[in-house]
Amino acid sequence: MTQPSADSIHSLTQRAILQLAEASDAEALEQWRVAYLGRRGELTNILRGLSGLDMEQRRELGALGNRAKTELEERLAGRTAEVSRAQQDAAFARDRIDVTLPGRPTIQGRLHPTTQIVREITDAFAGMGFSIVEGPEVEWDRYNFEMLNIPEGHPARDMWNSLWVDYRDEGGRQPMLLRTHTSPMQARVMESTQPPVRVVVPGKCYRYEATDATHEWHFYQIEGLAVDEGITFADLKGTLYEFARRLFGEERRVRFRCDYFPFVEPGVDMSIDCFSCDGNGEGCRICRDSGWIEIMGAGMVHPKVLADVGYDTEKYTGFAFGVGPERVAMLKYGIDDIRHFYSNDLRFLSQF
Ligand code: YSA
Repeated sequence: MTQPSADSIHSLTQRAILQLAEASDAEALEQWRVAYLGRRGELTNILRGLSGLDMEQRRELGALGNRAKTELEERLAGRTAEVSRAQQDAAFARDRIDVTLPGRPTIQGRLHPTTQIVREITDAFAGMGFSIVEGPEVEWDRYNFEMLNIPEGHPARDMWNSLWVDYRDEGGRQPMLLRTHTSPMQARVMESTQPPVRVVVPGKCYRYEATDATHEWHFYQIEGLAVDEGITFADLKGTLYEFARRLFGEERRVRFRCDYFPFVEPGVDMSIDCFSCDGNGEGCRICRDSGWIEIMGAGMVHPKVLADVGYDTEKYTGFAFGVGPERVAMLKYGIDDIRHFYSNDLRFLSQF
């Protein structure tokens, strides 16, 4: 055990102070505390040795030793605060955030051009009193064809190149397909509603056909149906003219021609003059030299279709139409190839 003396207390204190200045983390500080102030620390040993001294020396060296202990404890507290501040500063410097830097721009998505045009078209009809409903994309043969006056074996089925789904249940194979048009919703809506009916049905359709500048194998249609007392062909023309005016402006020309769909009588197709050749048609691959682009089929709902859903055909008449929104967008924005819509090229999509 160290023999206590004023010198030994003094020199131990000086040594401890010098060593404390070198302790630069929590571990070194703890080691220093144990070495000098711990239960077996150097200063503790000196103070313990005081008991063997006489009264006078004990009082004198005891006071000196206690002052040294207090000083070392205070210095330890000060150094601990210093070290922790230095560590904090280092951490701040390492993880520094410059709050004055401009933020990184977030990439903003936007609605697909088809979604935009579908909304524009449905809004135009909603403004004329039509409600919007949706239906299944995988459809029974019954709704896609039979309820539309196209029974099995009817040659008109060839107008729609169908993608059949091989669906079987306990009853055997059930004819099911990816709907070739949105017209099946005519029967579905009428089966569950009594006139007056005014609906538009946006949705996706599928056809097993070769693609070209104006044909895709999957595309959208928007079906329209109005049934009420006293509806005539004039209502059909007026509604579709108004739609064309709302979407394309007054200057666009519109043409109706006779067409055949088994679920209407009479049937028409509606075309708009070609944006690409301004209706001239010469050498134009968009309108295939015709000067016109067909955007929809329409007609007066066939009485058999009305009768099959239980409507009184003496009382009610109606008109229906099916428009291709991609073709409408092509006209509106001067897009020369329908295949751009679904080829996922951001250079195309980000223009809308
Ligand atoms: C007809 C009479 C009605 O009372 C109601 C609806 C109809 C439309 C009928 N269901 C139908 O599908 N007719 S259609 O085959 O001529 O297609 C209608 C519109 O869908 C076309 O004018 C065109 O704009 C679009 N379309 C058809 N096939 C397409 C296509 N768009 C892109 N790619 C295709 N392959």
